[in-house]
Amino acid sequence: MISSEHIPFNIPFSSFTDQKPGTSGLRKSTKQFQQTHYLESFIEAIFRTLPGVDGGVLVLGGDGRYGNRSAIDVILPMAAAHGIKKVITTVDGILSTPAASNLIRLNKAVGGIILSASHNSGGIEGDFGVKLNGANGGPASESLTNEIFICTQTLNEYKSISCTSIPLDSPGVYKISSMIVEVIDGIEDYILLMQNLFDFDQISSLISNDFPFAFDALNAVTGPYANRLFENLLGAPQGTVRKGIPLEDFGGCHPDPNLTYAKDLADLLLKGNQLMFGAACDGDGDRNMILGQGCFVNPSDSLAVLTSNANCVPAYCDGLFGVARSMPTSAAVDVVAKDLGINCYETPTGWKFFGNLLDAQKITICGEESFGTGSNHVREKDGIWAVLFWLQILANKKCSVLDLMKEHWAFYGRHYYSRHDYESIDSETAHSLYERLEALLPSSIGQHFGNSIINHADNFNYKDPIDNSNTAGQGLRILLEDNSRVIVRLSGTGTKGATLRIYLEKYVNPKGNLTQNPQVALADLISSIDSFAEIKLRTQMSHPTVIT
Ligand code: VG1
Ligand code: CO
Repeated sequence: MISSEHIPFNIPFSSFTDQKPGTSGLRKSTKQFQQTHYLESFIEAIFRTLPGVDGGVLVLGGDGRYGNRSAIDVILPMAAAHGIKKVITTVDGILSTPAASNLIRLNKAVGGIILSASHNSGGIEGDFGVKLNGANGGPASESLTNEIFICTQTLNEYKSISCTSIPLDSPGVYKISSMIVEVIDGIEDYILLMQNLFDFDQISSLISNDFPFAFDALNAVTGPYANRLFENLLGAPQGTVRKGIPLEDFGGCHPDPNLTYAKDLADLLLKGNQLMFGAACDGDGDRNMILGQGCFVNPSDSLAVLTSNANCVPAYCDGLFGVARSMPTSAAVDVVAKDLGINCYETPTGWKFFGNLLDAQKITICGEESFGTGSNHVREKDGIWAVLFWLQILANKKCSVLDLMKEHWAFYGRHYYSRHDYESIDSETAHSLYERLEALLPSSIGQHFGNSIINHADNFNYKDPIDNSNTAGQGLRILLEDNSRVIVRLSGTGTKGATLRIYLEKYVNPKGNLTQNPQVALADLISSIDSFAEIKLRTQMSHPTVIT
């Protein structure tokens, strides 16, 4: 009989205090996670705080990065010691975030632990992370993560069981003490879900017939899903899926699907003329980038296009409850929602804020400017789902991505949009820049800004329409008379210093110039925010690190 042990430890609790409460997990450098008892103490806090652990089912897996497998070896015996009835994990521990969300819902689990630092780089020199999802399949709520954070500060021991490592090389059923460990193929259930949402025959007739496209998994979790879906099931030619094997360090790539970190793919579509369509997903499979020949689809526009063409997809052809976007996401979807006569909600950054709206059937589709789109099929953003959605629209409308975008703008107008990220800034510099700007906002109202005048400026405050909870301080907003907007935020997911994000948006109606380069269309806003917030002066950076 194996008995559970109480293992005392003494880690420096200050290692947790810089983790901003409210983010849906712990994201740190791999080296920080290697500190003795560091992972264990966070997992202990989860098991002490998550409702339903005793006798409950837990889903466990990750994006395959360095530390994925060894973390599973740590978590399984701890789960057993805390009375979990069954853990569902996957072959090689490979499980994308949206697939995990689906498994939690299918198996009525009390939650899921996803081992990923999402779009952050991996490997010994990169980052590792633990994301916690709740019983609805979505990122843990703010109140739960706050409780976990508080719990980490008073821990001095954790519970585990000594046992041998469970093999994950093929499906099987094992036991640790009285806990069942079910190792499943993590891909099948996800594919079944997709088959229920989309018309696979229609997508297949497009992509198996002279429609060269490329899907780049960036050596991360979506490779095995994409291989089985696009090449095996839908008949895309072999080689369509690139970088399709999950590697512990993502082959040195940064698994963030944007024009900087997925440049190889972007060049194929934007400079070449061989491919009709290109897509990439991030480390844990919840983000997506969509490209057509000669056309990058800005994620805010992507959300608007999915919404206006939802009738092409069997799962959404009966209409949408409503839609939602995060505050910094452009208002392109708002215009579509107005035209469709449905509500459009504006939430703070982070998927967890969509959960209540989805559960209450107020919205069907939602998205963020940061390459995240999803729907009520799970409670996470879903990269491969977005790619299938786009393919379904193209198959249905028999047009190119560029033609579809042009048609969209000609009808709704265009929201020129860009995000400028300044990464790895000294934390104090970033915070003092932000605080200075916040203090200036009230007196800026009525002042000239770019080619317009500021008519509203504040720090975004969100009142959840379902549970009335309040979330303050979600980003500085400068709203102009001509409907342009500039938003300034500090990232909550970076691990080195601080990341400052500047979001720029300008609306041009259908009669205006719809074919400008966004950086040109936004030039007056870019220079105005730089002088107003003293960005280059204070950060000593002459350019943003990433421009999207
Ligand atoms: C970023 C994005 C945000 C996204 C979050 C998690 O947060 O801006 O939109 O929800 O990452 O994405 P921040 O605080 O760095 O701006 V990921 O793909 O964990 O899964
Ligand atoms: Co992600």
